[in-house]
Amino acid sequence: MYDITEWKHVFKLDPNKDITDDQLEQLCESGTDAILIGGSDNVTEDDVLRLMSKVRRFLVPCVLEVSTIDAIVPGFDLYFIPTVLNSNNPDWIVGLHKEAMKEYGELMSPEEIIVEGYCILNKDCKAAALTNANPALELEDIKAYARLAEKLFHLPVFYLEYSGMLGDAEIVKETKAVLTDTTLFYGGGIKNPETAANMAEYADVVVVGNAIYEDFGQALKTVKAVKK
Ligand code: 1GP
Repeated sequence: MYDITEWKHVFKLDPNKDITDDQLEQLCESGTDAILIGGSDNVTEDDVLRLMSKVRRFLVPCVLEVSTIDAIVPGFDLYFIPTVLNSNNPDWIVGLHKEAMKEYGELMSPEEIIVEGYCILNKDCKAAALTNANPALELEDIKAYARLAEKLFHLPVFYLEYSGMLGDAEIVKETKAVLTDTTLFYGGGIKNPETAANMAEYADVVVVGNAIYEDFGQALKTVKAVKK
């Protein structure tokens, strides 16, 4: 029903940050392919529920990126489950996932779930600290993680995560070149149409997060920039 291989653009909303109803409407009606709800800290069930019910009024697919078992809310179109491939802590690779399966395994519908193989590349971002990731990677290591995601684990998504900083377009290009079936997500530091278009040359899907809260007008323009 939802074919992520057709997607090009996603807005990532942080349930812990404020957004007006008017802004939310503009994002939902912008032509973006999905609204992804997720954050690294203080994600609560109440905030997720509140945001979901507002996004639900629009036709755009509404996706929860699960970052804590405590804030899994039913009613989303899809659930994205991150596994941090370059984490040094097995909890973030399979440990928390196993706990989630213990609690919710019987209730889950496989068609609603997309596993994202994350490769976190900004050493200063919250997600890197939280997951004890090792972002000091050579290009060959990053390509190896991409191949591992696709060829070994058959993950539907490989996510180059530079959250908070603009990444290296050359790395995105080289990573894309080793992927055939797995969809490449890029996120980090996209603040305007130019940076969005640049990353969209190589990534299948670009994710825009912080810019929504920092320069709303520019963030909104990223949709048209990648969906020409
Ligand atoms: C964060 O990849 C997303 O998980 C988007 O990054 O907030 O830097 O846009 P930004």
